Amino acid sequence: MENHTLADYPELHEFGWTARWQALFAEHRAEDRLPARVLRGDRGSALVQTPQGVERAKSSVRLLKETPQASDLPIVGDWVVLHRPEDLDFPQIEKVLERKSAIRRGDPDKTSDTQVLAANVDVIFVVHPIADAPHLRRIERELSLAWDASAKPVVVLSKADLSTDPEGCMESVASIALGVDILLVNALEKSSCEQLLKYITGHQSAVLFGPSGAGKSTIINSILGEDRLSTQEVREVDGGGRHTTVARELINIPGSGIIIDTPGLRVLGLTGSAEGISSAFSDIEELALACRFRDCSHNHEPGCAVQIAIEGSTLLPERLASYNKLMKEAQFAARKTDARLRAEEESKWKLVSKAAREFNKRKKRD
Ligand SMILES: Nc1nc2c(ncn2[C@@H]2O[C@H](COP(=O)(O)OP(=O)(O)O)[C@@H](O)[C@H]2O)c(=O)[nH]1
Ligand SMILES: [Mg+2]
Ligand SMILES: [Zn+2]
Repeated sequence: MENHTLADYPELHEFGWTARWQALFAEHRAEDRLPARVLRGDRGSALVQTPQGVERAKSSVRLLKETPQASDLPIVGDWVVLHRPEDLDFPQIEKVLERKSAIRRGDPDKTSDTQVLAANVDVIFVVHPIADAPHLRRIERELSLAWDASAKPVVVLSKADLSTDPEGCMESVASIALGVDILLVNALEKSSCEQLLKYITGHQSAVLFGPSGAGKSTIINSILGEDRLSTQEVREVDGGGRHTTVARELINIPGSGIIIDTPGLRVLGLTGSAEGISSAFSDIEELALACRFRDCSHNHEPGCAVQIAIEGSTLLPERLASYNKLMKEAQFAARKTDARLRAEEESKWKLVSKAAREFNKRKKRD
C-alpha cells in the first residue's frame, strides 16, 4: 500500500506522504485545495507543511462546527485539506484526513474524554531515564497507552551514561516490556541516538513520549546536530526535569524519517480502552486463560492460574497489582465517557420530545 513512487506532491514525500494520504485526499481535490501536514498545533491555529512550504492556517468555521469532539480537531501529525482562497489572509483547514493512528491519554481537563497527543505515527518511543532505577510501574502505564495507538512501541532508556548498571536496568525493563525492543541511549551522543533512526526509515513517523526531563528534546537535537529544541538542565535537588517543551512539534530528519517531540506530562490518565493494557500485560492475560472461572478476579478464587504463578514466583505480585490498578482506572474512564454520552443522548431526546409536544399542541389547536 505504501507506495513510494508518488507522482503527486513529491515535496511532501519526506513528510510521510504515502498512497494512503493520496487516496484520502483525492476525494477533496479541487483547484484551491492542497494537502498539508500539521507541524505544530497552537491555540487557534496550526503551522502546516504544504507542498510549497510552511504556512500558518486556521480551522474553518465549518470544520469547528462539524467536529463535536475536540480530540478530532487538527493535531500535530495530522494530514489535512487546506483551502487557500485568494481573498483570505489565512489558509483554512477544511478537513482532517482519517487518522491511521493516534496516541491518546485521558483528558485531565475534561473538555473531552481523551486528548490526542500526536496523530499518524508508525512508532512510539517510550523514553525513560535510568540515571536512577527505572520506574517500572510508569513504563507499564506508558506502554498501555502506546499499545492502544496502532503504532509500534519501542522503549528508549535514556541517561544510560549516568546509570551504574545500565544492563541490569535493561533486564528489569525487559521483564515488564514484553515483545518490545529496548534501546540504551545517551541522549548527548549523536551516534547513540541514531539507534532510533532504524525504526523510521523510508520517511516513517515516530513520537517521543515520556516524562519531562527524560531527554526527548536532547535526542532530537543530537540527531540533527543542532540545538533546534530547547532543553532544560535537570535540577540538582530532586533530579526532576523542568517543563520546557510546551508545544508538540514535528521534526523532519533529512534523509530519514519524522520525529514528533512532546512535552512531559505530569498526569498520564488512561483512556477508557482496556486493549492497550491487555497487550502490555500479555503475560497475565495468557495466564488468566487457565483460571478455573472465566470472570476470575485473580484475588482468592480457587483454581486461579495467576495466583499460582505468583506463589511459584514466575509472576511478581507488584505486576498483578499494577495490572489491576490500570484496569480499574480504564473502567472508570470508560464509565465516565458512557455517562457523558448518556447525558448528551438524554438532552437530545429532551429536545426531540419537547419539539414533539409542541407539534402536538399546535396540531390540537389547528
Ligand atoms: N548525561 C545525560 N544527560 C541527559 C541525557 N538526556 C538528557 N539529558 C539532560 O537532561 C536534561 C533534560 O533533557 P530534555 O531533553 O530537556 O528532556 P525532555 O523534557 O524529555 O525533552 C537536559 O539538561 C539534558 O542535557 C542523557 O542521556 N545523558
Ligand atoms: Mg523537551
Ligand atoms: Zn485468576
